[in-house]
Amino acid sequence: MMKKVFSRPKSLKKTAFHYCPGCGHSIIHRLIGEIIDEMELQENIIGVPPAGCAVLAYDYFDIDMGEAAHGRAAAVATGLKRVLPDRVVFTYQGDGDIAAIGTAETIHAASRGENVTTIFVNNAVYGMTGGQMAPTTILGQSTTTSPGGRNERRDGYPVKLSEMLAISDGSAYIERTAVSNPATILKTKKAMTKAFRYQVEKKGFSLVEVLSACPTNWKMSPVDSCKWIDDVMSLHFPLGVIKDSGDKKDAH
Ligand SMILES: Cc1ncc(C[n+]2csc(CCOP(=O)(O)OP(=O)(O)O)c2C)c(N)n1
Ligand code: SF4
Repeated sequence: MMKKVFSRPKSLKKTAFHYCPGCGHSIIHRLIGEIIDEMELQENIIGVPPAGCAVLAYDYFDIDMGEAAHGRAAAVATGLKRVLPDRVVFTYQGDGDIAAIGTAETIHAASRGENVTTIFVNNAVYGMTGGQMAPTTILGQSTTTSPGGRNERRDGYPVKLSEMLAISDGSAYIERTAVSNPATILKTKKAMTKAFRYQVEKKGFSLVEVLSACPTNWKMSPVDSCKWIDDVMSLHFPLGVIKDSGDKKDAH
């Protein structure tokens, strides 16, 4: 008998992704789909997508989905979770969405210890709107609005949102991972599984930041984009657990 080694997670609809070839969003969607299946959450989870390339995430996930104005996902997730505390609630946000326009919502949701999970997709640019400089653009990186490379004197330093959230007493678990090679992809799945598990265990705010390729705006091939994450981007945004207060109990 043939052994089945690959199939579509049942919590992903049979819709082809619109993402560009090599885009990290597709990989991250699939991992979330696998986790929802494995944790048997399909009937009990609500996702809140961003404004950004993943705005159409509700077309792909076969689960309950909300929608939020740009940057407001943490506030929407807070409301959903407080009204429906038995549901698992997660936001899915790009770096422009979460670390620029949504900074306030995110910092306050983490500080309140909201028992929700955030998947923070850091591709170092505003992808959907044409590759402008984002808060997470690294020094020296060229974008459409920093053509000679990000310069700290003119443009300031990159925002390390995960580290900032980690110093909040309300955050329970923060890890930075990547989807740049098989090993980092597996670590990302492990980290996201843990983040969802912490929410089920009522431990408070959990967030996984995923360094993710945007080959289109980086103007690199998908292979070079993955290499750039491993060789350059992850030096500026080091991978690993940033905070884990595993023993913290009952946020709400
Ligand atoms: C209030 C508001 N301001 C600006 C925009 C325009 N806008 C849409 S997506 C986006 C940036 C998305 O970038 P990011 O969050 O990094 O996600 P990516 O597309 O890279 O995945 C912006 C500025 C908007 N939709 N709403
Ligand atoms: S523009 Fe970038 S982030 Fe958006 S779908 Fe294309 S590769 Fe992905």
